[in-house]
Amino acid sequence: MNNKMKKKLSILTICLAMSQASNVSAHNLTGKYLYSGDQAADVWQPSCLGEDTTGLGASINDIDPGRSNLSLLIYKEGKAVNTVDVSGGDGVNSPFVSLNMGPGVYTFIVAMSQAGVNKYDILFHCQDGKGGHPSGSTPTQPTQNEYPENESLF
Ligand SMILES: [Ca+2]
Repeated sequence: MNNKMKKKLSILTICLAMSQASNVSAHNLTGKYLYSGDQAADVWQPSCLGEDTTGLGASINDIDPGRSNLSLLIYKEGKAVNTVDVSGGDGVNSPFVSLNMGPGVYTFIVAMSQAGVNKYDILFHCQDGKGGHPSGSTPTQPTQNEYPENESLF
């Protein structure tokens, strides 16, 4: 294998590694943007991989000042819980809520009550019901993104 091929292969390997969801026990989706009207919604799908998983717990932090009522709805197989950050920019997360639906794919829906741009973090982990955090995966891309263009513009 020549050097040019090796370089191409290593770049491909890096790209593949970056496209995979990371498998760690503490999870954060940080600095994401919800953008457009008050009907906007971002959708993410994290997974809990451990067989001992009882549920998934999460909260959301509205990074931008103001009251947009940024909400995080957690859904799995016909059940859902919701949490709202009523005070943007104060560094305080919404209440931490749990949906106890075992291992598998969960769906996060991020929404807000006012039009505009809101930067947010979601903090979450899988739970085993005994204070432990079974392994899970953090999605690298949303399954629906209300701001699909270059997020570095903000
Ligand atoms: Ca807040």
